[in-house]
Amino acid sequence: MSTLDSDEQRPQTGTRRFISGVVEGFYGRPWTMEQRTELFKREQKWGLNTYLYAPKDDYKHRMYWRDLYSDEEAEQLVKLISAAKQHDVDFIYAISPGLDITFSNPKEVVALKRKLDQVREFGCRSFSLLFDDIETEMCPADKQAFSSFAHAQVAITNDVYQHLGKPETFLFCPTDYCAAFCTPSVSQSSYLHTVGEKLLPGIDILWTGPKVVSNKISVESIEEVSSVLKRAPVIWDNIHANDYDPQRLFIGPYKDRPTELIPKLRGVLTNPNCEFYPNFVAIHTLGTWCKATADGAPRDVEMGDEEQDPCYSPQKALTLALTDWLQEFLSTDQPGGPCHPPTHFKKESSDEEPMQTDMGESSYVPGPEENPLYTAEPLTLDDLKLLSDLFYLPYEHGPTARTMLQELDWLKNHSQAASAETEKTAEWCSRAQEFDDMCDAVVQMFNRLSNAPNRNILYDLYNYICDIKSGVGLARAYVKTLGGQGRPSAHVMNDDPEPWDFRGGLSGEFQRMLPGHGNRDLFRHPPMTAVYCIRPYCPEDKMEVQRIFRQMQRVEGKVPLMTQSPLICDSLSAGEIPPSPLCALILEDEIGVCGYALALIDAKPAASKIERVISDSVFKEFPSLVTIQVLPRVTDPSPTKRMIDWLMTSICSSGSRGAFCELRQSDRRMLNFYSNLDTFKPIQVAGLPEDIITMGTRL
Ligand code: GDL
Repeated sequence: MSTLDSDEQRPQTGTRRFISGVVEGFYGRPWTMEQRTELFKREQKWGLNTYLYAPKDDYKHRMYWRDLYSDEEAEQLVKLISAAKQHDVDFIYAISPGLDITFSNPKEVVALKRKLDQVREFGCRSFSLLFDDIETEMCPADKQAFSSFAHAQVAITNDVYQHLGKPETFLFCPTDYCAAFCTPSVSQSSYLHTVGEKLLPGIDILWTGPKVVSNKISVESIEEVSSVLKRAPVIWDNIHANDYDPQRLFIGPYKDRPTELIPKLRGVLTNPNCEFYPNFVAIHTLGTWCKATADGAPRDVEMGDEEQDPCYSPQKALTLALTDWLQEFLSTDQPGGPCHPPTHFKKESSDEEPMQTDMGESSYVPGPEENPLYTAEPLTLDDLKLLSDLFYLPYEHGPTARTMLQELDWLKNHSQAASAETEKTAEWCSRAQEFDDMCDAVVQMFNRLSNAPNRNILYDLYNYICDIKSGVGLARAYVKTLGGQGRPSAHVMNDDPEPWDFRGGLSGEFQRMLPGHGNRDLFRHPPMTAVYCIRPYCPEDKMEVQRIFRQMQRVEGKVPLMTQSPLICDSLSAGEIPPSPLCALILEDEIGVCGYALALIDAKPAASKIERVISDSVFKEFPSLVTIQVLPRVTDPSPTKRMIDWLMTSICSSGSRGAFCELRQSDRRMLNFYSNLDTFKPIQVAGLPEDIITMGTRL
């Protein structure tokens, strides 16, 4: 595979080159300077041009962002920046001041500029300000100075950008950096609109896609966010990030981002696995993806899959990457200190050099009656394919892993019938044997990997492959037990187990105690753990409703009631206006009243009571008002959904054409709730206070 090494060959956005490469932006142990230098070499080789320095747990990048670098650190950074230059990689220095900066304090702005000026002196010319993963509530001083959090961030970013002389590359990471974080939606997010309108045009914006870890990124989603941001975003891609789960590693190909995106983006930076060496595939396949051109013709390799992306095939990109990676596994000349293969390792291409070269005179040759030396099979491309299949992508196992799960499931479900007879069916036996062979392939792959000469890669992979080997071992023993081979107590159901028989530590125990453990749907539809009762509201409930209303105001806004803009529904919840007949419900659990849902068939009088001006056309479409609140202990969304359904039925039977609700921006919980209902959509109401969102549904 050839590399792209001149600017003209790279995909262009306007006149500027497409930003492509790696962001070291994960939590946990940062990479070493040697690994970063190695990364620059690889990026250059694979046609990638950028490195964004943003290690979350580097002291002076985030937690102690104000502190200047010591002489020793400065020396290292100077070296690193110049290494990036040598390899034609743009080194972008990012800083994350958002944990504790007071935007309105000029001393803070001075501290930020001083720090970036220092890095500028190290030779760095590209910069980035990151505001991801921070508290969204401003301190009182900032609230006085800025009309919103977005205004505060934009003001400081524009100021720093100008101070640094408008660098050619300057990136901004918003706090709402993916669609899932936008309230109520990307197109209606006042935060993103402010950023789009006020951030100077030379500043580029990072975006992770629909979610923090996006399964797919569609062209439409990028068109939507670009129109709000008023520029094409740079994707900060978390597809290979593994800092959120210590048992997962991602060695699958860059995938589910159509290459049609390339002309619509300013760039793509991947934030990969915390472990440096297993990122070979993540970065190599991104390099292949970036080479695909939008005009339909692959740049230099036949990549197209007829039915899918005509310019990029993840499977082929993976094979290219694994083929190159295999060479690295077999290589002994690695950064981090040379390591030599044991003399007895049978190297595949061993004819050129005698195996004894490095070991000098001390090498041991067993005599005729002595133990022969241990020999190991060399690692193969199939081993790496299997490894990648077992540690594929966050939302997808590789083909072999999928087959193994399906087969285990089948063997389990058909074992009852099989064990009723003395002999298993021929099909069961042959499928059990195939399953056993697949398990054996994992063990063999583990053995060959642990003998590979490149110890740097092995050590990064070691815990993961041990873990999968044990998991597969348990499954294998279980199938043997089902088939009547081996004693059940031998491996699976031992009374006095070894620690590896109850895996996952305390966290694993917590998980196993939760209902529906192991079921993915647990996260989408939490199981009912409490019994709820929904009943009509009666006048005696008034005090309880007021109590929940006040409690939720405190939880949701974290600001005193008096300082919040009033909502039309407040007077309904506070008991100042009675709900319409048949339009009030109470939710109870075993502790007592834990929620309510109230509605007004005609919301106009309540609106005029708080002097809210809503146009007749809005009222015509949505004459009714609903409000709903549940205490945080109600984690299951279904009773709340049921209350809304009942209210809507009552409202509809009164002849109303539609209903709306008003929500505060800070009430993320209810915003999420309404956004997840398919029925309620954001509606535009002119002249509404900035912190209020209206959503409506037609009946
Ligand atoms: C995030 C963090 C990132 C982290 C990733 C995966 C961004 C912009 N920020 O939200 O530092 O590595 O999730 O856990 O993605």
